[in-house]
Amino acid sequence: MVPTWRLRAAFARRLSEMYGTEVPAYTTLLEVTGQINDEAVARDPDAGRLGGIDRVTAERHGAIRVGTPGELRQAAQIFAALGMRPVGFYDLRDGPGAVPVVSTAFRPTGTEELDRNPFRVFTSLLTTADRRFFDAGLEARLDAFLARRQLFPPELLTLAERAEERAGLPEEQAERFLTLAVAALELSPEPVDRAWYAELERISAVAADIGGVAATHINHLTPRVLDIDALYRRMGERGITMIDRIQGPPRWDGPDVLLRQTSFRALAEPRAFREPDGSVTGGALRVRFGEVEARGIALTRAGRAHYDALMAETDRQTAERPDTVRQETARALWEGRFPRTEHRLAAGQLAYFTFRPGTGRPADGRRPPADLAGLLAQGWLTAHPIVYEDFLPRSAAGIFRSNLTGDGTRAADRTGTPFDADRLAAAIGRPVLDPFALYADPHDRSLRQALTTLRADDALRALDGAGQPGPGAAPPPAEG
Ligand code: OOG
Ligand code: NI
Repeated sequence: MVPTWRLRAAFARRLSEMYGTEVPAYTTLLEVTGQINDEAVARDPDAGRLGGIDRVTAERHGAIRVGTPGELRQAAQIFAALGMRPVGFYDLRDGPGAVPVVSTAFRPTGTEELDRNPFRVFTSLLTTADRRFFDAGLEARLDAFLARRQLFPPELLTLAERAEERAGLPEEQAERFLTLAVAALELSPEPVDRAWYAELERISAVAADIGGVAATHINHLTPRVLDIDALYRRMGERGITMIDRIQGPPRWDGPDVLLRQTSFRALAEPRAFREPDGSVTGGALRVRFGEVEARGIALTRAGRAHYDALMAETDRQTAERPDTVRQETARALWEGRFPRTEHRLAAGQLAYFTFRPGTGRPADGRRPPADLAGLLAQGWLTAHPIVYEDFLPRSAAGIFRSNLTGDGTRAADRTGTPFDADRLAAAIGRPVLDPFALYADPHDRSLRQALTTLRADDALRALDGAGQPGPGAAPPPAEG
C-alpha cells in the first residue's frame, strides 16, 4: 500500500520532472535555488528554523485554473487522494489588474503531513457569470464550451476516490493514478481555436487560458528558496529576467513573515492553432512562467492587519515620492513599526508559534507569571515559529498581472457576482478551511500543554479568560 503522503510526495516530484521538460527555464530556477539553499545552510546554523532542508528541497507549489464548479470538484477529488484540502478563499476580481477568478489553495493541513511533504496547489475558478467581465451571450457560449470538455479521465477520478477512502493505493494502482494525474496537467497538443481564444483574450488573458483551450495545465511550479534576494540577483546573472521586484514584505533584519515571491515572465511556448478556415497552423502563447518563494512565520489576524496596514502605508508613501525605491520605503516603515524579534511577535500575539517549557526556567521556587511576555522573557517558555503555508492575494494578483499580455477589459460600473468562501465550498462540495484556525490549533494546544506542565495556573486562568495569557492580571470572569 502506498500511503497518502507518499502519493503526494511522488506526485510533486513527477510533476516537477514533467514541468522541467516542458519549461527549461524552470530547471535553471531549480538549479539556482538548490545552490542558494546549500549556501544558506552552510552559512547560517539557523537556516532550518522554518523547515528542515529536506522539506524545503522537496517543497513546491503549483497553480492550475479551471472553468466550472464541476471541474473544481473533480480537481478537489484528485487533491483529496493526495491529502490536500481546500484552505482559504482568494477573490482576485477587484483592484488593478483584476482577473475573473476566485481561488483556494489545496494543501496538507496537519503539522506532521506538512513536514512529510507540504505540496500545495493554488487553484482558480473562472467566474463566467461575473457581468463585469462577461455579458450574458459570452457567458452562455463559455459555459457551453466548458461543458463539452473533460479535464480528468473517469479512471483517474475513480482511483482518486479509492485513494481517499482507503488513505492510499496498492502499488500498481498508485502507479496508474500518478501517471494519469500528471498527464492531466501536461500542456495539451490539441489545436487552440484562434478566434475563440482571441475573443476571450480581449477580456482577460486568464479567461483565454482557462476557457479558450480544451484542457487544463500546470501554470507554474514554485520551489522554495532560503534567500530570495540572492536568488533574484543570481537569476539575473544567468540572463533570466525576473519581474521588477520581490512581492510581499521587504528584506530587513527582523523576523521573516508570511511570503516573499518573485517570478520570471511567461515564455513563448509553441502551440498549434485552428484557423477560422479549419486549417491548423503553428504559433506561440506566453502563459507559463517560473516563480520562486521564501516563506516566513504565519501571522495572526492582528499581525496580518498590521502587515496590511504597513503595505498600504508603503503604497501611499511610494505614490507620494515616485523617485524613491519602494523597497527602501517599505524597509524604513518596517524598521520603525514592525516587531523586531520573534519574542515581540509572540508576546504581542501577532504571529503563531508552538510552545514548550523552557529548559532555562527559574529554579528558585518563583511562580510563573500570567503573561506571555513574562513567560518568554524569563525562560519559562520557548516559542518555535509556525511557517506560513498559504498565499497572499496581493502577490497572487501581482503574479497573474505580471504575466498577462494585456490589461483586458472590465466594466467596473457593473456589479460582480457575489462570491465568498461558503459559496466556493458549495461549488467544491467540501468545506473551505480557515487558515487562521489551522495555525491557531497547534499554537493554542502547545501553549496550554506547556502551561499545564509548568503548573502556570495564573497564565492558564488568563488563557481561559481571554483566549491568550493576558498582558497582566486576568480579567475577572463575566458574571450575570
Ligand atoms: C495563480 C497565481 C497565484 C501565487 O503564488 O500567488 C499564485 C495563477 O497564476 O494561476 O500562484
Ligand atoms: Ni504561485
